[in-house]
Amino acid sequence: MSKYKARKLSIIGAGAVGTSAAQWSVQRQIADDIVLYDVVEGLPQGKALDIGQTAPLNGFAGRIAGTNDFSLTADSDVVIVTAGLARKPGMSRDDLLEKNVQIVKGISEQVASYSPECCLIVVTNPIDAMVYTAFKVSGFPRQRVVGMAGVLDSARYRVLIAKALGVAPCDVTALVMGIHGDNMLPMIRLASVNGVPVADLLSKEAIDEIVKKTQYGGAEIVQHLKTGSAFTTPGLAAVEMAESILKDSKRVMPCAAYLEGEFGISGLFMGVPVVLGAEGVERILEFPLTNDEKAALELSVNAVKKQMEATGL
Ligand code: A3D
Repeated sequence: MSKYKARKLSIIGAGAVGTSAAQWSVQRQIADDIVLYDVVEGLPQGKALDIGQTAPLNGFAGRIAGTNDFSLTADSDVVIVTAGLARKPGMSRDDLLEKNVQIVKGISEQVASYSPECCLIVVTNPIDAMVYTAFKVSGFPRQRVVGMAGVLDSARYRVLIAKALGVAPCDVTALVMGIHGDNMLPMIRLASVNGVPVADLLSKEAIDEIVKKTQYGGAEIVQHLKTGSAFTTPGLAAVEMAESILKDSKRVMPCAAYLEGEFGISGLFMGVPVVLGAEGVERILEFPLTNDEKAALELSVNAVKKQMEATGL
C-alpha cells in the first residue's frame, strides 16, 4: 500500500471566486482531490467538468468533482469558503453582512461536521466578520480558521509600487495589515524593492496616492465590472494560502488571524503577517509598530468590532 497521503481541498461556492480558485488549484496542482460545491444545481458540476478538461493540457493528475451534496467534501484538509453575495456598484462590503452571515453560518456547521480536522480559509465578505462567524460556529481552534484579504490587498499594493517605479512586481515586497476595507493599512515603512526601502525611492505624494489606490482597489474593479467584484486574483490569493497549508511550506503571508494579545489587540480577526503550514496559522509575526501605525490600526479595530457586533455572535 502506498504511504502517500492524498491531499483534499474543497471549495464552497462555485461563483466567480470559487471557480477561479478551482482553476488555479488544478493549474498549480496543490491537491489530489478537489471538490467544488454550490447550492445551485448543475453549476459546480459543469464548472468542475470544464476545469477538469484542462488536465491533459496542464499535467494535472488529480481529481476534480462538482457537487450539490456537502457530504462529498468530507475529510478535506483545507476548505475555502467563497459562498455568498458579492458587491455591486454603490455597495460597501458591509452591505453584504446580513445575508452572508447566514450563508457562512450554515456552511461552517457543515464543514465542522464533515471535515472536523480541516483548516478553513474564508473569502466571503465582509471578510473580517465572516471569518469570525466561521470561527465561532465551527468551534475550531484559532490556528485552523483564517481569512483571505491581505494577500490580495498586498498584491494590489505591490503592483502599484512596481508601476510607479518601473520595476518587476515580483521584486516588490510589501505588506497590508488591518481590516479589508477603507481603513486597511498598507505599511509604507516596510515596503521595499529587493531590500531597498520604497520610502527612499518615491515622494511622499506618490506613496500617499498608491496607498489610497490600494485601499480602493476593490471598488475600482466593481465600478468597471458593474455586475460583481474581482475574482481572478482573489481566487489565486486563496489558493496560495491553501497551498502553503497543504504542502506545509511555512510561507509568510498577511492574513486575517484571530488575535489574542498580538499587536496589543485581543478577541478579533485582523490582517497581520502569519506563517501558514500544516497546522494552519502556525505563528503570528509580531513586531513593534510606530505610534502612527498603532493609531491607523485602531481604526481597523473599531471597524471590525462594529462588524462583529452586527453578526450577533
Ligand atoms: P458570486 O459569483 O456571486 O458567487 C457566489 C456563489 O455562492 C454563487 O454561485 C452562489 O450560488 C453560491 N452560494 C450562495 N449560497 C451558498 C451556500 N449556502 N452554499 C454554497 N454556495 C452558495 O460571488 P463571487 O464569487 O464574486 O464572490 C464570493 C464572495 O467572495 C463574496 O462575498 C465577495 O464579496 C467575496 N470576495 C472577497 C474578496 C476578499 O478579498 C476578501 C475578494 C473577492 C470576493
